[in-house]
Amino acid sequence: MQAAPVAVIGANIDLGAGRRGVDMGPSAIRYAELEARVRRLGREYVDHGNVEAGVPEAEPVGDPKLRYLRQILGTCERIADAVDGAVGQGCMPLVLGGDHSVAIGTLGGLARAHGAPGGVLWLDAHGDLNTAQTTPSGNVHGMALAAAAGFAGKAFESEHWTFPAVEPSRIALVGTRDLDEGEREVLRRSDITVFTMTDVDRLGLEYAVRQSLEKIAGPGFVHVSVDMDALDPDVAPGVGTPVRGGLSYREAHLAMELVAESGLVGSLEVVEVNPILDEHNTTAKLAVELIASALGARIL
Ligand SMILES: [Mn+2]
Repeated sequence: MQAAPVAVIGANIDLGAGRRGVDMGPSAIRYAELEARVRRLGREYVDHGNVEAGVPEAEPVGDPKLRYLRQILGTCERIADAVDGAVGQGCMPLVLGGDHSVAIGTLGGLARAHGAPGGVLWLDAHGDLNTAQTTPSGNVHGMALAAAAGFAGKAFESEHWTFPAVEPSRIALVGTRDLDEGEREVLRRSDITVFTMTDVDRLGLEYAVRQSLEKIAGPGFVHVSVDMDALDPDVAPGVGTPVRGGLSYREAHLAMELVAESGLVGSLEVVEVNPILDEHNTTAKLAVELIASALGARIL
């Protein structure tokens, strides 16, 4: 069977983050020759451009515990529509962030397209499991997974999706190393699977990702959401919120190679590339390499 064409959806938004810059992520990833790399794998490439997004200087903040939520949900609705459309056309959606709040739209659109909630592998230094009640910052990118899992309440409802878009028992976090107290509480009382960096150190990345893929497999859809801050800042310096002690270059590639090998995954997302903090577009180039590995690029 011919592999599905890759449908690129740019989400140039940084309203969900605490500092500017990740809105330029989609440009940086395209500039790092995403299209050529995807085509070299024999995959068709369809670029849907960027969805419309507001600029923080021009928008009212709104509720300080849910900063810019109204504008973020507007952009996420456009992402959800684009993702739903791409799935309907038999394509593999590839969403380029933007801050991680874009996943609210991606997961919402996937659940709508498939008519059911799915599973997600969440590669991230953070849990993104805060709510308006637990957030220390009010930044919505730290609530994206909570929202999609239906933990964050009515504020995240929309006519464009039905939450939960993911089953909590089919969420797996890998690379986690910076959690807020409210997020620890959620992880303790839910059946979310989590492999912290300590687990990765002790058990190995291959075990963590294989177990995670087994957990998230099932009906509806299986999605992979890659926050580039899952990687160590030594190899991925240009990210929204760098945290030391992350995945190595090879561990990140191995994760993507295992994703490709599983054949389970129907959609992909790469977020939080911040060109302002990057060094000669290193992080965006690495994002393109990881996308290629997830699409089945092999060394031999
Ligand atoms: Mn994140």
